Amino acid sequence: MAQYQNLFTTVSAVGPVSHGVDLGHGNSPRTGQPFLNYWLGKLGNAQLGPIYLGGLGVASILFGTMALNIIGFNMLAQVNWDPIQFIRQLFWLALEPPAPQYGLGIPPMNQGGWYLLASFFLLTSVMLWWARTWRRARELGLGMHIPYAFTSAIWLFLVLGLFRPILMGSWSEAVPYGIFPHLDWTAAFSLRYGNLFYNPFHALSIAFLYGSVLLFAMHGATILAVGRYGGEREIEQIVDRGTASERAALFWRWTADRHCGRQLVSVGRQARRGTPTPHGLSCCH
Ligand code: 07D
Repeated sequence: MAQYQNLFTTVSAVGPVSHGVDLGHGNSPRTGQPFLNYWLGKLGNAQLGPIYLGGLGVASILFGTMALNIIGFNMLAQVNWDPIQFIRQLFWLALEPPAPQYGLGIPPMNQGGWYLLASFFLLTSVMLWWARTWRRARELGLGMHIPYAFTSAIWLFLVLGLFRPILMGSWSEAVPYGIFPHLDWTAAFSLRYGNLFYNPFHALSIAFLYGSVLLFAMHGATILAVGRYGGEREIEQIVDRGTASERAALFWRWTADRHCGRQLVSVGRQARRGTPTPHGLSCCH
């Protein structure tokens, strides 16, 4: 049970660190000595590490670092390599895409070439990280939710930075790298197409974005709240106790005070006082 501590449980167990499930053939070893952090334990799992890097992770970080360096050094060059000005003007600095006259051609390095190179590295880095999420999920026997969710973010990234510029016939349509500059790009885009607030697809995007945040928060809160009853282990409970059709029954088993006429686990005040659970989590089927 030591692994199932969260904000809503009344104890924070401290025990030996876990090194994770066994990894199959072809996996790299995990790196770093795992350790426990009290404050992390207040929110969820107190353990940090070990980390799995592997070939895809290392390659992704390398390409990402190269992209970040190209962007950073181009910005530094714009302030005459002055680190103070770099920090003072950071929010305004940009690595801009090539000018419209270059179309989809390759411009000189200082007129958009660096931008294209950084974009290529960034794209490679993001796709490698996506491959890593896919492979990690497969190797650990997880659901494919993370790679699929990441795909939707990557779709927007590809539309704005690759597909749309190609369809428009110009790299100049791509989004600049920089804090205010990319916001300026969205404002200019909005004005060019007559106020994006009036665009039904943008409106739907906002509704889905806010809507998914609300649903994630509700779902996360439910899972945390029923953690007191081991509710986040529904798959194991379904496998242990019956078929998937029991899922709804499990929900009520976790949330209802009573089951089969007996109290399943100690709840409310009793739980805080540490009253022993009469029948543990198992009950009649
Ligand atoms: C961009 C994709 C994931 C990124 C990936 C890449 C790294 C490395 C490192 C660069 C974010 C990862 C890369 C980790 C980076 C380095 C060094 C996800 C991305 C995989 N809007 N708007 C949306 C709102 C307005 C405009 C979406 C709200 C104005 C344009 C979302 C408001 C104007 C576009 C949204 C508002 C305007 C959008 C973004 C309010 C002008 C888009 C979803 C309350 C200011 C984009 C359909 C997202 C889109 C978009 C929300 C206002 C312009 C729903 C809440 C009216 C041009 N807007 N917006 O997750 O999809 O982005 O539109 O005012 O293109 Mg908007």
